[in-house]
Amino acid sequence: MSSLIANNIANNAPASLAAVLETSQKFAVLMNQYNCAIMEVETKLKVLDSEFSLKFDRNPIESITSRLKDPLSIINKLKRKGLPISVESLENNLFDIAGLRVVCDFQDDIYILEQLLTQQDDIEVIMRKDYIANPKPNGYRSLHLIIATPVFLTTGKKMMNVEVQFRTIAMDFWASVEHKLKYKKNISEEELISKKLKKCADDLALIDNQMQDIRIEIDSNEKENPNVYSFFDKL
Ligand code: 0O2
Repeated sequence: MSSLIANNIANNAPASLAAVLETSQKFAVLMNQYNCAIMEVETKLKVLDSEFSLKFDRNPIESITSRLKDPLSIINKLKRKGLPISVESLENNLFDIAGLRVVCDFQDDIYILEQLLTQQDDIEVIMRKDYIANPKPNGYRSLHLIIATPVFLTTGKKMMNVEVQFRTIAMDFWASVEHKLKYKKNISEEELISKKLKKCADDLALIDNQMQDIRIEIDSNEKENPNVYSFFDKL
């Protein structure tokens, strides 16, 4: 009996090993393409930031971070959505494998950058979720875009999906802390904690507005600098 099993393993091993190797090769190729897409979008954002800084003497982008979704999160998300676990399935069904987070000083800069990025003729907007205009019930705010950007490979051009999350520093602070707290176990008085977090999010949104008003006031007093809004109104 045991020799039968051993024979079976020996006969099947090469085929299954080949399949595993083929899948892992396809996965590595696709992840590299997503990584290239991240580089493309990051460059576009850096170009906008640098031009903006020359024209208006300030940088709208405080920081850009990026990540590729890790394999375990990909598998969990596919499972959660009841989708097949395969390289083809993740490429066709998941839009946030490649992700960039753009943190801005001011809320209005987020929409200016969105406009400047999405009007580029090689960018296609696949999805837009404005959690700034419509915050999540827990207080989460950010602008989420799924865009398709071309990547020029040895085999030719390929459009790749990238998720771009735009946030202010205040929104990012809240989301980072809330994310850490959410995964803490055995929280007693969870409802009260959620209420407090929601209040913090709303307070931070007020501060964001006040800081932006101060900047607008300073901008309008500074006669030498061209007014950024009259420039962007013409776009
Ligand atoms: P990670 O590791 O950050 O990528 P969908 O992607 O459409 O299937 P969902 O949740 O509707 O699922 O997408 P949505 O609303 O666009 O949010 C996706 C990402 O936004 C999350 O990624 C978080 O990064 C962020 N996010 C959304 N809601 C919250 C929130 O309430 N708190 C915090 N801190 N972040 C949030 P992932 O997939 O969770 O993981």
